[in-house]
Amino acid sequence: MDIEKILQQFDVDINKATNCDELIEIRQNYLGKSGHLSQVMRMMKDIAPSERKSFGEKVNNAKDRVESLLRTKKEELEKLAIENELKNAKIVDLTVPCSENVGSLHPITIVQERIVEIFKSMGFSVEDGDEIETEYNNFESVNVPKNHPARDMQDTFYLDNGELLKTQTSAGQNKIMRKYGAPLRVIFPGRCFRNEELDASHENTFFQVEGMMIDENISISNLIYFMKTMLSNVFGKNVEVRLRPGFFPFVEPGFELDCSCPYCGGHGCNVCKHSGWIELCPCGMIHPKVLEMGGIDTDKYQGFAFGLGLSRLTMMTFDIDDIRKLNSGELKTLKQVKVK
Ligand code: FA5
Repeated sequence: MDIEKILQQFDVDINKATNCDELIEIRQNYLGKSGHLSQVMRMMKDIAPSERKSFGEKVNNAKDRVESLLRTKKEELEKLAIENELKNAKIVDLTVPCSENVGSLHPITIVQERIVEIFKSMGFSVEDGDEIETEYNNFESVNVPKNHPARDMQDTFYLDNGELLKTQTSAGQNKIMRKYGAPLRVIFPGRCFRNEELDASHENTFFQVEGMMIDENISISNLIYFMKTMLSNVFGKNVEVRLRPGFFPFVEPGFELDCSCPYCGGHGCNVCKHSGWIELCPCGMIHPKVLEMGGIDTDKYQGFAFGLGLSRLTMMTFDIDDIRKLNSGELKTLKQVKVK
């Protein structure tokens, strides 16, 4: 087969090509395994040894030419395609409000924003936390030393470098105390991770909002006041709170805070399992050891801390029956959230 003739035919084919798919076919016809130039290369064995070198060079030059013209043509066709697309594009008025499929805030974000606004109005600042934490911040600095049994309740996902996905927003306490010192009013929402058996109220990835207030003369009354104000605002009606003893190594005394059921006013319904109360928020007075590790002068300052389960509060606010729906990206559920 004559190389010149092959190249002449190639020029005709490539000039006729109008899109990239055709170029792929042309490449196959000339450079593919059984393409014209590959077939020519196979004729090498029939060529006299003295002419093989120049024959090989000729075929390789032809291949280079084909490659280079294919590349240039591809660029030309791509540019043309973009120009055509722009020419035919409809000019839309970007200022016209979109009426459907606009998306919306995630239910957790909606509740978090409410909580943030309430605490900001009471003089609290808002901090961001890390999701990957050191063992020290997540456990040791909040009075959970290595081998403490409380670690069993918060198994998590460990990284090769020994760091972990934080199990609780309390992991931010030490860093924040060290950063700002006392007096301090701060909340820090965040995503937490635990190696959990999953069910309708347990996820491996969920959200909490932590809060701390450290100042002179802080007592449990302050804790009750702030919790009551926050929950009344979130539910949009006055609620009562009560404290039961609860154990967390980083608070002393520690409590489980219950809120009177906002749906039945405390008379008993399905949401509160007919008890009139909903368990909502572990909290307590910050343990002096935790304050000391955070560099706070315990002779002068005391504080309270709480760790609200934001994902569960969101479920309650929007009547979502299964926590797993919150992370599912299932639009059918997420679109249905209605503010109570
Ligand atoms: C804590 O995480 C403590 N750090 C809270 C705390 C902070 C106590 C400050 C005292 C002072 P607990 O493990 O109970 O505590 O979790 C707090 C809340 O997070 C729970 O009440 C619950 O609402 C939520 N929570 C815990 N585990 C899960 C889970 N697997 N899925 C969804 N929500 C969870």
